[in-house]
Amino acid sequence: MKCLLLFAALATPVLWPTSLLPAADQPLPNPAYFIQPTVTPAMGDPGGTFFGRTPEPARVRHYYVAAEPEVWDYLPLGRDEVCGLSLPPAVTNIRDNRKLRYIQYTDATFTTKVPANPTLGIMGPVLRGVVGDYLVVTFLNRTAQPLSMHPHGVKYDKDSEGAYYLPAPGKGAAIAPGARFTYVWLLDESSGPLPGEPSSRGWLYHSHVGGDPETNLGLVGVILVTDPHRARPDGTPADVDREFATLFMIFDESGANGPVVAAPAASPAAAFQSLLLNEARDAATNSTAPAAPPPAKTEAQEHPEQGQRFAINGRIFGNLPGLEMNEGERTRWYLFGLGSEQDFHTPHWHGVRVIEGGVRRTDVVELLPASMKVADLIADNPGSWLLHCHVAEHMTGGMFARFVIFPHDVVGADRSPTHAFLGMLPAR
Ligand SMILES: [Cu+2]
Repeated sequence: MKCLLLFAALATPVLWPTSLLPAADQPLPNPAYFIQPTVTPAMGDPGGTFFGRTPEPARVRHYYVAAEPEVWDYLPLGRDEVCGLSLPPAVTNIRDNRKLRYIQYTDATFTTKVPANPTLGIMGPVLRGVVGDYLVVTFLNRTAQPLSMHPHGVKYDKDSEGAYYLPAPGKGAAIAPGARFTYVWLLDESSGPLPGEPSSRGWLYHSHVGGDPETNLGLVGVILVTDPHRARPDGTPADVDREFATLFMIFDESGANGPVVAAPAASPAAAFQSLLLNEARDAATNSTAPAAPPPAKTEAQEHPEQGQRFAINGRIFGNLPGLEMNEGERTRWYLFGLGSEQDFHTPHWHGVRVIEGGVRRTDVVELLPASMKVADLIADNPGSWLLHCHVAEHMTGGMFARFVIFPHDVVGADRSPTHAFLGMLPAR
């Protein structure tokens, strides 16, 4: 019934009488509400090809990813256990943030989730392969707004671009609520590292229907590509023992940018979207997350700085878990930045040095929005160390985490690199 309603609602273009548009001093609704989805539930899945061909199955790594509403807590520990800072009330009181996230499932039934790696935080699943592979990604939209998956660094035809803009968006540009689409992305030579670069590299993927508000909602993830001449049989880089991926990004919870702004309920599409939003809200109420009410939108918008969350992987003030390694391991860090004009970040590791991009020794790496860099870190100094953005305001705003290097003599420490690689699937 829902699907029928939804299709009826979305099959006609949404026309917006100017009388329904917000006043000039009010935020615009999410731009995604103004477009007509390119795939609706009634169409089934019209994707799955690459320039009209079906990829050779032996070269395919198939992923199943749904976008789903989720209540997100930037501060699950409720405190700063690393630097001991006293936290502003706006941060400690507003804990049930409504986000949308990419969630990985085992197959096309979308019933069994693949356990998420906790170090990735708010980011979606890591999609990986070696040069020559196809990443085939079946995407199911379980949210109330049209969404997509737009990849960086891979080869695609127009239908698998996953971005909505004129004059002729591809089929995968805007997947309606309840609809699905299979993107096909080739990891060609240009997706991988040059011979002199580290043996693997990272790219971002994110939703690209209405632009930046979707990444602010949490719809972002990572693609990893390894040079096949420097890869293990499973595709992981052969000269590395452990991988980490970190996204430095200021999330905006003021309501001016990030959260979905309910569209006027004058159209059937908007009415149905409101219904789904209410369902997401109810689900949030039933979750175990703290249920402190957010401030009135007008108040938050008058003080947008109160809504800033200076996050690494969507966690703040040392609340990102699992950045752990063993002494002597060769670790690879895939570093990403996203956001807007304030998002210039300088991740800095205490206690160790890294080699950036295979060419530069440093302990600070510069990131701008949509930067995608690689740093190799030899875990040669056991201890509990600080990883933080060196931009002063970002540091005091909570953009830091702890990483741990376990010494050789710790009894029971896991010295095996098993499970140390991101986004590993069973052998293809
Ligand atoms: Cu920063």
